[in-house]
Amino acid sequence: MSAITADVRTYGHLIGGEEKPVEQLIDRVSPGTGQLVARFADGTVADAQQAIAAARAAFDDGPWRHTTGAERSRILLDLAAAIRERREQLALLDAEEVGKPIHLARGDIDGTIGHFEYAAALAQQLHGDVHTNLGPNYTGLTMREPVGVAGLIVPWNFPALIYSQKVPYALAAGCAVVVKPSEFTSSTAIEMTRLAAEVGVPAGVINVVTGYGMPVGQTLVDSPDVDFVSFTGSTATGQRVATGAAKTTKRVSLELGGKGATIVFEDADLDDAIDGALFAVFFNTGQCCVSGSRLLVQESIADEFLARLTRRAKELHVGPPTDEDARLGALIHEQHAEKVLGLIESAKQEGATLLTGGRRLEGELSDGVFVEPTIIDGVRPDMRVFREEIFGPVLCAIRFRDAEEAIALANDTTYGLANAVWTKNIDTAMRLSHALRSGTVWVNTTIDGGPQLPIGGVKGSGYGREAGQAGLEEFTELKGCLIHTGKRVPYYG
Ligand code: TXE
Repeated sequence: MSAITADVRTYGHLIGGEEKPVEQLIDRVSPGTGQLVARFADGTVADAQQAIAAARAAFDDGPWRHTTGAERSRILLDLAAAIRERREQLALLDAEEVGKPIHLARGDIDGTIGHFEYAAALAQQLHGDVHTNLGPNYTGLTMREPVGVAGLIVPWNFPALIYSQKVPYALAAGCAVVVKPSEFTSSTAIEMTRLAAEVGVPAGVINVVTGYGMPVGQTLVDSPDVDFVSFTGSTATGQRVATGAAKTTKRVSLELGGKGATIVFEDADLDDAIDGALFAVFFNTGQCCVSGSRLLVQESIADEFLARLTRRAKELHVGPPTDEDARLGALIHEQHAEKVLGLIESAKQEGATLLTGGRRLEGELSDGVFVEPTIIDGVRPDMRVFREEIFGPVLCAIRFRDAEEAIALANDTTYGLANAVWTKNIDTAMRLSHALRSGTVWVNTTIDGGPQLPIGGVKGSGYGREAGQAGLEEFTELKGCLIHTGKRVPYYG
């Protein structure tokens, strides 16, 4: 680890429009370089409570919830433009802190801008319904109102992007928020919140408290002054969040892990499918909730497919964040690398075959936390690598005979986030799109799409949706209002 230098960026919490003086700090050493790159305030229960109070005041007494959709839309568009202006700077912060290649981080910032722009459009058209068939003297209204103060808990794999799957939708709905970024990757949340203040988001509408899940995230979950929690992270922590939130009957949205399948039929365009299967598992070095970490390949093409896939995987360039040619980067921290390597080892011990990878990368990359792109063949559904989320650059291959077996294998998981199907047969494509139990199904593409489509899962992958119209509605409550006009028939005639 490098010595602390004066140019290491240091951030305090942003509460009620002010940056708080920093006391205790958390050091962030980039897993891509081994260098100390940032220092974040180590939040306390009191810090979190102060931020909740600021959000509460901004929501209850401030102007934000009373602004028009057009005003909110303009501010969100201004914020999108401000983020676009700082694209390179923001991308570099995420690249360093996550350890991801800079070109991927740029893509994340582009996606972030897309969410702000789309939420701006939704802010304009947020509306309820009018019921005119309830009888001559009645008019029924359904009114969409902001849910109130939202606690937004963000993980480390896509710090800016996941912030943008939550914050602009909350703002479009008229909410005030407290953001708890990951303790590993907090810079872009603070930088974007500073930009929000510059473009006119009122003080207290977005607050950021950095620090650990326990106590900062937990305080958001427990507080009776937080009306809704949107959480992205592990299934175990998500379950703790849901249990904690139940004590105050708080609604939660949970976007948890996944164990997605890339399902390749013999009639697929094999060049596309090979490319897709690689991208599905190696994008973001496999640290992606919608990864296609299981490869289900039809047995008639399996040998050729795996041979070509393995050749391509061996050519993939792994490198530090600023390496423009790197396709894969580092893992988030040492402990995580140990978990990933341990799971690869478990597969070998359970009888699977390593086709490529499987080791820690040393040499020029020994200062960071790098694991080779790995493909494992001969995987069975009872193996740990088939069942557990690895969250690393590890693809587990298994063969199937026909569509029925492919569906059964794909659904044989406690998760249900996303799956991808590669076939040129429309009947097969439609059959699987219906039969796969997941929040998303891709056909002849993978890890794809924009802010229009909902993000979320079923089963152990959680509930609730982010992005799209549904993502906006998560931040609202639906109120019914019945209006009687004219003289009433007395209740007690
Ligand atoms: O997640 P945590 P971790 C999966 C992936 C990964 C595993 C563990 O499999 O290997 O989870 O990662 C905050 N109350 N995903 O340990 O703990 C925490 O500070 C409230 C999938 O990093 O779930 C961070 O901000 N909040 C995933 C966030 O929760 C708490 C992305 C996520 O951390 C808390 C990341 C608590 N008690 C990991 N404890 C995805 N769905 O994309 C922690 N946190």
